[in-house]
Amino acid sequence: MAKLPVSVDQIIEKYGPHKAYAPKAGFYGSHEPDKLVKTHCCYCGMQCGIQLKVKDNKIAGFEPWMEFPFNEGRLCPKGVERYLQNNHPDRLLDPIARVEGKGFEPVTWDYAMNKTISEIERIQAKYGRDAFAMLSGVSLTNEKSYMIGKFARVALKTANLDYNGRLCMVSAGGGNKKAFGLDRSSNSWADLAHAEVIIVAGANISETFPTLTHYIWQARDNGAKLIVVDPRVIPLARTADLHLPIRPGGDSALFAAMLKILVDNDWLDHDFIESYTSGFQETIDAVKDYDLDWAEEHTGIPKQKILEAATLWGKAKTSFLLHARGIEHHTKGVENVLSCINLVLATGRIGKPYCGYGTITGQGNGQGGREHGHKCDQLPGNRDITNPEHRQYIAEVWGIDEKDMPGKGLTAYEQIEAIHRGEIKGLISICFNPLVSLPNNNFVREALEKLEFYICIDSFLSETARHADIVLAGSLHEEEEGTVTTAEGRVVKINEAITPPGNARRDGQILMELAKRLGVENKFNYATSEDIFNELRVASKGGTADYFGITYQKVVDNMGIFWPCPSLDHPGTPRLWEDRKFKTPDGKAHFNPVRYRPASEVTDKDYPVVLTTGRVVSQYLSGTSTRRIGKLVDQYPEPLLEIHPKLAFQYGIKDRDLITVKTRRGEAEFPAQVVETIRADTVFIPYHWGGVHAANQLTIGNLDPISKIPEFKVCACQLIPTGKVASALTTKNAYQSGV
Ligand SMILES: Nc1nc2c(c(=O)[nH]1)N[C@H]1C(S)=C(S)[C@@H](COP(=O)(O)OP(=O)(O)OC[C@H]3O[C@@H](n4cnc5c(=O)[nH]c(N)nc54)[C@H](O)[C@@H]3O)O[C@H]1N2
Ligand SMILES: Nc1nc2c(c(=O)[nH]1)N[C@H]1C(S)=C(S)[C@@H](COP(=O)(O)OP(=O)(O)OC[C@H]3O[C@@H](n4cnc5c(=O)[nH]c(N)nc54)[C@H](O)[C@@H]3O)O[C@H]1N2
Ligand code: SF4
Ligand SMILES: [Mo]
Repeated sequence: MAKLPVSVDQIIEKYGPHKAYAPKAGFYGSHEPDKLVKTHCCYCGMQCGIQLKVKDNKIAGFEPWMEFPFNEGRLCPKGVERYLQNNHPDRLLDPIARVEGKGFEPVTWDYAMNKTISEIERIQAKYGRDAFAMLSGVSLTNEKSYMIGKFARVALKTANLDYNGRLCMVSAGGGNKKAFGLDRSSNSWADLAHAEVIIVAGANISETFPTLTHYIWQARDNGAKLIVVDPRVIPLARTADLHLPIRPGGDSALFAAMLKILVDNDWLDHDFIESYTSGFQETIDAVKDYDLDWAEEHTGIPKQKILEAATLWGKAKTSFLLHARGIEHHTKGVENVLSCINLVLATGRIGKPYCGYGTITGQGNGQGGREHGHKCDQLPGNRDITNPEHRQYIAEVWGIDEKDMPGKGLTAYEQIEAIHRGEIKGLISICFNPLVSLPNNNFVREALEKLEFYICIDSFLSETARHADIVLAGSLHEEEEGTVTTAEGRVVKINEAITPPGNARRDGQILMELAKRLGVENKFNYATSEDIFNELRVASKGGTADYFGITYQKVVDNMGIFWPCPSLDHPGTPRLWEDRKFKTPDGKAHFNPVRYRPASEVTDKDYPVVLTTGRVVSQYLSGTSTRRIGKLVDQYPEPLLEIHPKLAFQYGIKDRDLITVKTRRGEAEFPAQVVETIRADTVFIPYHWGGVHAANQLTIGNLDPISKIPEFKVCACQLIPTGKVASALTTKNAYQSGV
């Protein structure tokens, strides 16, 4: 095979300048760069390798990083344009303070810091330490995640720290911990390419993890059968062998019925079940009445298709099951995950070549950020903040008395409820835009306005930051060194390409300065990010997420190391469970009985249509970055309501008519996008926008009892035609996600 060209010049020479990967002309784009910095994309959990072109301390473009093993130079539309966030004119260059009647004004760092510290001290003295809460996010590196966990417990001394992974990976984490005692996808993607059968449930891979599609195509080339479970005929479903058009909320019914078919046909791995698992009998007892007629009724999927899916899965020798937020954003998110795991365990297809299972982690550091103490109930290494031994170990690493370490705090949405109750009076947030991303956001807005003091660390004035008293100008991904852990469990290195512009500061520097002013400078004395990582390694040692054997040098030399990696001579663990030693207390993988129960809000005569929400390829999360990048905005300028022609006809709705969508929480107008690729009883709205365009004005704040994830994927709505047609902007929109 011909060697791939590696430099831009070579690519242009070979393919011409118009081909993919030609250098992009941003600021200074036409000049020779001062340097190329190998790092990773700032967006999703794939963490594609990329090389940033730097000119005069600005990101001027990018080049592919062909050698990075996961993506081998491939990037998605966001990855290709992400460099444009850096020079954006909206970038915060100074700390700013809200001045009554005037909006925001730039202030000095000294003023911003003094004000912040005096308000923290005032609020904690008056209402107690836990009255000052912290919210954070996992676009941040492992080093920052670790430091934030320590900052909240040691500097702020509050129990109330939680993070935006609460809206993302926690149902998967809850299920994985129950079943395996450890929270990581079981394999590297390399195993996917050789699996005989692949189930993708509630994951719109082509739009949300585009570079992962390559591995699925490889599997298809190798003859794999692909089964897609989604209420929409998502791009991946269009080439699947089987698409199961599930009614939102029906997943545990589907997987339970499939388990029954496996049992009835004895498509089981008895040796594996007997030797390495527990709980099988209770689990199959729970599904014994779930026959195909019942399953069709509760999933909305024709029973023949359910049988076909179970047969494909049951008869295969190797398989891979992947899921994402489509099955996890539910008040039974953990149960949905467990019902998937039951299928994997029943067939014993885990811990062997080409056999795997996993959630596809969403955010850039969604994996690492959920291991190092960001969560309200967690300490580094995925330790439990309520476990006395775990507390003692971390207290020693931090050099504090265990008794001074706060206990378990409230989760993200519960913090909002506590603000309403008057129990939380002050908030510091970093890397989180809850006003766009939390459900029922009118309720969130009222909470932000009730706070006595709110300080936000961000690089842009997000919708949430507009409600802050002080916004500290923090850094972007490319402005601070560190590591992140990809959705595969591979720890990779983020390299600093430039320094923050103007008076903006690195997030790490801001947190250290706050800690110093809170009187604990000696606990936050890090000269480099590597110093923080080395402390994290020790803090994680012996925990289930053990990073002790990972060093910066090892990560660079190997282009990533998979945790667990307990010792310096350990090579890392791309495939879990080959030794069959699960991390549960009895060392076995646990089946968990799952009985189907409906969503927390089901349709009725007043609210007769199912509303579900999610993503489009060109926008990222709350859009703070991608809504500022012109080419990405052009692809999908504002949220559209995907609706089936049958349902549209019932309401007299035509393509691009403006529709009011109303739920028990709120109402908003969206242009209709009439498509045959969605169930006729369901509508879909992407959630990346704030204000009047926010889908989260409509969603419901009910939470999974274990993971506390909100039910973003199902609620009941009314559709009301407005008689108006959408603006030219949306009408000429070329990109149609559902077509
Ligand atoms: N372009 C883009 N990519 C992203 C992101 C982004 O914002 N934009 N965000 C990243 C992050 S943080 C995350 S968490 C991931 C999310 O990645 P995904 O989970 O793939 O994204 P979603 O669009 O939220 O939901 C996936 C699918 O679930 C389907 N669905 C809805 N309800 C149900 C249901 O009840 N059952 C089933 N089986 N399916 C259902 C929807 O139709 C949708 O196609 O994407 C990551 N990648
Ligand atoms: N209806 C509905 N709602 C959803 C979802 C859904 O499917 N449907 N999905 C949910 C999911 S899976 C997720 S992950 C959440 C995400 O929700 P959020 O976490 O609120 O979304 P982000 O856009 O990541 O917000 C991050 C903020 O941090 C800032 N930021 C980014 N990088 C950095 C950094 O390095 N340093 C600092 N200081 N700031 C930074 C950004 O500018 C932005 O303002 O949304 C959830 N909300
Ligand atoms: S797939 Fe994810 S990590 Fe890769 S370029 Fe796209 S957004 Fe970035
Ligand atoms: Mo997410």
